[in-house]
Amino acid sequence: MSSDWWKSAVVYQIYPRSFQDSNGDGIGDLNGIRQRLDYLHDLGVDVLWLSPIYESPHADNGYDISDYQAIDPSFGSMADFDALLAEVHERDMRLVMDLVVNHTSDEHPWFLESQASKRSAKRDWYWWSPPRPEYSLGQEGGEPTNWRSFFSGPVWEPHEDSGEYYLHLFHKKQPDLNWENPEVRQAVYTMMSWWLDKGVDGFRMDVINLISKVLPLQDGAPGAGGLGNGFPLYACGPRMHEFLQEMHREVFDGRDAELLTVGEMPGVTPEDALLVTDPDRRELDMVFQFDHVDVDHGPGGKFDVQPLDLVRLKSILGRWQSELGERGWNSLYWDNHDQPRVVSRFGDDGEHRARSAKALAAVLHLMRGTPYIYQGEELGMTNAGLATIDDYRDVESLNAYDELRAQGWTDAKVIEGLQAMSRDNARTPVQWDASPHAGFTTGTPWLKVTGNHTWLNAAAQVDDSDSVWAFYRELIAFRHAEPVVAHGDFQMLMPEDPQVFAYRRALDGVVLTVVANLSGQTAEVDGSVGGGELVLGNIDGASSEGPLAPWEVRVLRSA
Ligand code: TEU
Ligand code: CA
Repeated sequence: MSSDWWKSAVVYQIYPRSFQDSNGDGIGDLNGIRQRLDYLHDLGVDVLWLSPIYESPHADNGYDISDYQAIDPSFGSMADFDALLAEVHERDMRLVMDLVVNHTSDEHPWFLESQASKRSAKRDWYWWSPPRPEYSLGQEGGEPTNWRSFFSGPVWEPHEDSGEYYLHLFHKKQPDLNWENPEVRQAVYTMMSWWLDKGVDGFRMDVINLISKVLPLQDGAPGAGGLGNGFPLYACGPRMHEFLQEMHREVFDGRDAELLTVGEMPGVTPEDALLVTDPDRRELDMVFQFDHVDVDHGPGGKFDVQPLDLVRLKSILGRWQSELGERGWNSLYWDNHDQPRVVSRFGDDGEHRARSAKALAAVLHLMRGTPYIYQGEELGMTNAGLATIDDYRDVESLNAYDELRAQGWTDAKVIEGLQAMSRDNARTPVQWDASPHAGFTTGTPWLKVTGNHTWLNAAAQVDDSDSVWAFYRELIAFRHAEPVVAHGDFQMLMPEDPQVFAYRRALDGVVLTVVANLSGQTAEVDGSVGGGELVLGNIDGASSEGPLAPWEVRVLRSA
């Protein structure tokens, strides 16, 4: 196995809560995943990434962990996990775990001990701070810094018993660990090694670029709602590379060739991503950057949705392709459990749903990098269309609703934003078949099943050679068969064209040209595109040249 096997691999993300329920409680679980392994193997994916399944109070659906070495009972038992891991390996697939170590749950024993007293041996494992001088605890403005939380409101929570605040960049039930403390780091490394000893194949590291904060903690520039922007003071902070290199030495040395490591890094620049993924620096294999999924956020934030500017999207993705070209490595994604469904967002989820889903898939998978498929994306699942705030479950959406309403947005305007951008769009149950709960559960699903499951479902697609599912399977097989997909260089074509996304890949005399019309109108192709044999497309009997039909994609090969 070559040490960069993951360049030829495709990763499939499972959000266990919404994947498959096996016991009728309405919550997906590990035994449900086991029932669907043949489906995943048939699709052809190489690696499964599981969103968190650890013991958790579920303030943020498992991204708030109270025991890193236990399975949450709602997902099953450790025996179920061991069986799952063995069955994944039997099928020659690998299993990557989510690693959430920027923060724990406030119910984690480490935090319980830390909060117990100012003199606790673990006090310094988290960020504690008294109110600003002249302020009392909990008084508005008394927070040690002015930062805004990702989930609305201040990042500081007053703790009455000890008279201090603690820091939480996310929910108040997700206190940030203090990575300055070497004991914290060692505890994390020990836990990671424990999972690797069990046989898991790597980690997807949640917000791992937020672990090093600028010291001393200080105010950020003033921002929305009277709160400040702390982002530049905690994203890709001064010791991030040092911590990642230390983690590599302590946890991965000697076994990294077999593993896949990917760091989720909101706000990361190509310069920092290159440092993280340069193999000689021994940090991580790849990162998730956010530039392309922030492209439609407006001045009022992510729920202030702007129309897609395709030229800008291409320039962002093209920049990442060239900056991580010779060293370093990209990961490629449209969707995950935090993003709306790409066919609704950048495609056409009406008349051209299947065709646009295929075009977007081809454009993504054939760039240079490791592609990630989020559950249901391979079916062209759409946004949820949840119409009232009572339908939403995600804490970010619920908090944003209150915050935006308080800022004067109408209910209709907030719901419009949520329908486009809420994380719940990605979290509705996977649509397996046409039965009442889409084959997800026999009970009541924790989040509504989307109505279109009666015709948009896996059962209808797996035996249909023309389906979105079949197209994803072709794309995956194509990557496995054609080295140019993983290893070829990249050149953007027609960068200024507002309809066409086109690029060229080349390796050892093999040239692959991908040309897609990401619009609902016919599009012209210019002379830079060139020709070749049509090896993949989304229209029956299509030609390899001439204008592109709405949402048509062509993959041309010449040698
Ligand atoms: O997400 C981090 C992140 O920066 C965003 O994607 C965030 O979730 C949100 O969309 C901001 O608008 C990771 C996880 O993927 C997410 O599910 C967790 O809620 C978060 O970290 C905290 O663990
Ligand atoms: Ca269940």
